[in-house]
Amino acid sequence: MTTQETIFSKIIRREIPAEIVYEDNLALAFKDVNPQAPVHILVIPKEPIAKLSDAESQNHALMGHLLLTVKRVAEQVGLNNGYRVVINCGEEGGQTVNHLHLHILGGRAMQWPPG
Ligand code: IU
Repeated sequence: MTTQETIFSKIIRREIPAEIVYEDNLALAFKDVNPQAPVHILVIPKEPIAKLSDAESQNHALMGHLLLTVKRVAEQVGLNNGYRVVINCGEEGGQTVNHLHLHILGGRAMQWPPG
């Protein structure tokens, strides 16, 4: 299931600026504008899937690609001591932008449980 335009579609099309750190034919990674850790990067699919719960079996390969992109970007930016990956899904999950995105948070020790 795809969704309506969000600001992330505009970032993909370079219609609004973002600090892009990685791009391939399926995914884009850019720095979060409101970082919650010294390193805070979002990895998004170019296909505008609204949220994780909208992903379907046809998105199987893309979902794997997004996780491997997280690993690649984390290595690229030097997160050698670990990092956290977060997907907020839907209202109670705290999702505010309706375009699937994986948060990479790093550069400090993380707390558990998250709020
Ligand atoms: P959430 O999982 O939907 O809550 O995360 C959305 C994130 O997108 C949040 O961390 C915002 O700071 C971030 N973001 C951004 O980086 N650039 C934008 O233009 C907008 C939101 I709107």
